[in-house]
Amino acid sequence: MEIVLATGNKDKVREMKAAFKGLKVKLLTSSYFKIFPKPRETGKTLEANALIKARALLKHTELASLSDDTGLEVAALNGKPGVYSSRYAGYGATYDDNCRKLLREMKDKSRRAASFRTVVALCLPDGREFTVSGKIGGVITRGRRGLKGFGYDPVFRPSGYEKSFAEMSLVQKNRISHRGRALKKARKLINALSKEK
Ligand code: ITT
Repeated sequence: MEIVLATGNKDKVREMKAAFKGLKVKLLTSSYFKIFPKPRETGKTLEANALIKARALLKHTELASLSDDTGLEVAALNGKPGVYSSRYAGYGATYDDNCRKLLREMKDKSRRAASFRTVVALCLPDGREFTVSGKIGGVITRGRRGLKGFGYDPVFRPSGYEKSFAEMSLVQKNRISHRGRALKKARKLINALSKEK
């Protein structure tokens, strides 16, 4: 079975490859095809956007396509940045721009609760579509902590842990994270699908 990863984000690819290690599937990245047809993420939910991305790549490659849409929801900001997490500080914003804006918006807030949610969509050439999700709760830290990971990892500390995601190794983060949890379900699904005749 071949699966093409429908993401332009290298950091996600790294976590996906680690989570799917040992599976009997060949993982291809969309850059392999030199045509990442980055579709517009016009959906209002993570599910909708994950399906938009996987369907677009399936259409181009005719191969099973797996996407990831992730959002950080901050309670004191009424769920923002949510589906707009990648462009919180504007189109073309860097991870650093987004973290800076988040810390600024949260400066005077004592309520720091937040959660990450990931939806992984898998679309197959036979028309079947699957979505699985994973979530983790935590808090927005008062400043950046750690150099590992990516995105909002330096400003997010999962509940029950002393370290921010950016202070954890990739293996540690994948074990408990939103994406790690969604990919664990996706792994089971892919395993079952690869055994189909
Ligand atoms: P693709 O759509 O190509 O997959 P993207 O980076 O645009 O890549 P999203 O639309 O899912 O992906 O945007 C989510 C943003 O949230 C992403 O750019 C990061 O800034 C952040 N993010 C996603 N996963 C994260 C994680 O595990 N830790 C920290 N921040 C994360």
